[in-house]
Amino acid sequence: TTDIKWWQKAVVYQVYPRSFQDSNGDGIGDLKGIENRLDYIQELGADVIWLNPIYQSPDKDNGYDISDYDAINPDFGTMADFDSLLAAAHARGIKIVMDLVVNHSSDQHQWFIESRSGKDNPKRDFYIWRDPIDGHEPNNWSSFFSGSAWKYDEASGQYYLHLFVDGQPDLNWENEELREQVYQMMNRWVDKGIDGFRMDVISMISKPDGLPDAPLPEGNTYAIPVSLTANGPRVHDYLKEMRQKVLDNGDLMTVGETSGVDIENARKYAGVDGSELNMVFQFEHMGLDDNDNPALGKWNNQPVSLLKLKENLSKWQTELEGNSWNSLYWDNHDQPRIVSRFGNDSSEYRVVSAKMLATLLHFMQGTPYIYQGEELGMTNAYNLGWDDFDDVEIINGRDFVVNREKLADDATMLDYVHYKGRDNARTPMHWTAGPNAGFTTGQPWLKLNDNFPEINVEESLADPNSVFHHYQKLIRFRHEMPIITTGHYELLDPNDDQVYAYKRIGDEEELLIINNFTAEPVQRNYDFPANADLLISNYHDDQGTKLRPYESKVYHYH
Ligand code: ISL
Ligand code: CA
Repeated sequence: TTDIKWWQKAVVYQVYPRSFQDSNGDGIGDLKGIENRLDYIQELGADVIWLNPIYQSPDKDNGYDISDYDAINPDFGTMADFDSLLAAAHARGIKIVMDLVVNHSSDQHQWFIESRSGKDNPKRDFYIWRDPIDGHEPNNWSSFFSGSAWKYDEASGQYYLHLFVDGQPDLNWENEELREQVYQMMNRWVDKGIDGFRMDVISMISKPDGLPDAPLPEGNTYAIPVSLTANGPRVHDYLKEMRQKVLDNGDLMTVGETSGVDIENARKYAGVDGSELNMVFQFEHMGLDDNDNPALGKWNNQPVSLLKLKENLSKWQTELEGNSWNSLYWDNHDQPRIVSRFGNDSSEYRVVSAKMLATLLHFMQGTPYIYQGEELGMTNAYNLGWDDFDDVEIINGRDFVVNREKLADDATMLDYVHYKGRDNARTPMHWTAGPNAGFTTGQPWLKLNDNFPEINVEESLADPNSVFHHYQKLIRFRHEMPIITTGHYELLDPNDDQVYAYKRIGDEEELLIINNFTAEPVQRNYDFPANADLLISNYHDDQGTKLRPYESKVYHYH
């Protein structure tokens, strides 16, 4: 326990700048808005803020298509606003971690403008260009946002690769000069005093040699190539190089967003030897409620199986212990709201089930991430319809599923989107019950969830039993109780399909965490000392072996 790093005890609060707080009435959240709300984040108790991309961008994918890594998107403010936010956060002891998007850039980045200008341009090789094969795309890869991952360029007669939208050409990490430029850019941010990086799809930067076809689901034209593009042949070499050239230049926190990561690669990306990153976001638990039909992928409206969830989270807890480090998350800007997904967002059970899910996750080993509004128990946004959505994944997904492949009708697809779509998490933050939830005095860039009059910060701060105060306690426990950081994880009753119970075992103490995952009352008997303390619960009293709907409680004993 002596060499626990600061980021192993830290709790991260994720801010989606566009939707957090608008300060100038243009309907778009901004850096000044975040600075004005630092007191709130401090009150919650978070140690670190992760900011989604705030760089210059044509916003084809809400800032994940960057046209200048050294400039701030004017919608969010100026570099002076950023410096001011960083200083104000640091004055409160809060660190700031930046999003780093270097698997791809925008097609409007200077590098790509030059690269596209001709086959002989020195920057041609900064991106992945290939000749057509038999008059069509170089392989069968699909973009993650539907359609071919290749875009044809008339002028040169070649295709370029874009794993995301066509305005997000993939950078060619094989090119040493490109890597050097990326490291220099990162060092400029490190020199500014930022505290770390969340690295977007960093598992995909090394493409497989020869770019082979991916296994094609029956009846499809293109195949999502994640099995080939994730954890490619040189990804660990590149990250070791980045460690030497950038990351060792500061006391930084690094988290890789690694879709397609498995245990074996997680141990390499985030090994305790510190040669690459501190931790990664794994995606397996977020795929448990995907559609059985691979062509539909994430589009589904089926509840998750608790047995699968237990098995998966327990695997990550157990298999990374001592050799790597977990990140713990339910929500982010790419996922729907957890209370609507794994909990129950009816007025009867929203608060208890949101607290249960928080407890279930926050007593695990790893660094927890809380996405803005999760701490209020914000729900999916059922009041948004086809005309309201902004997310390119939803818009392209509808086109693919309903119009092109005819896998579902429009009404079914809308159900899927209301269950899994990214805009569920991207609606503006709820500060008050007043106009536009206190987010903006203007026209919000994305429609608000219409339940803000009941679910908002003002109400949550005033209510001692709110979801907010539950999260606040969980964060305090993590800061005060080393066993939450270091204790050994043990799953109880792996075949119980209603209750998720586990222990954290320390040298002289234990925690017993019991979570009824259902709306049914159940009876369960666990073995623990009679003098145990009830550390936290989501009901007012303890009824022993009787667990009420979504009841969640934690015992602490020596
Ligand atoms: O969002 C997803 C599924 O709904 C993921 O497949 C997601 O696209 C993937 O995890 C990568 O996400 C990251 O890179 C994308 C960007 O759209 C996401 O917002 C970002 O988190 C491209 O930069
Ligand atoms: Ca604004």
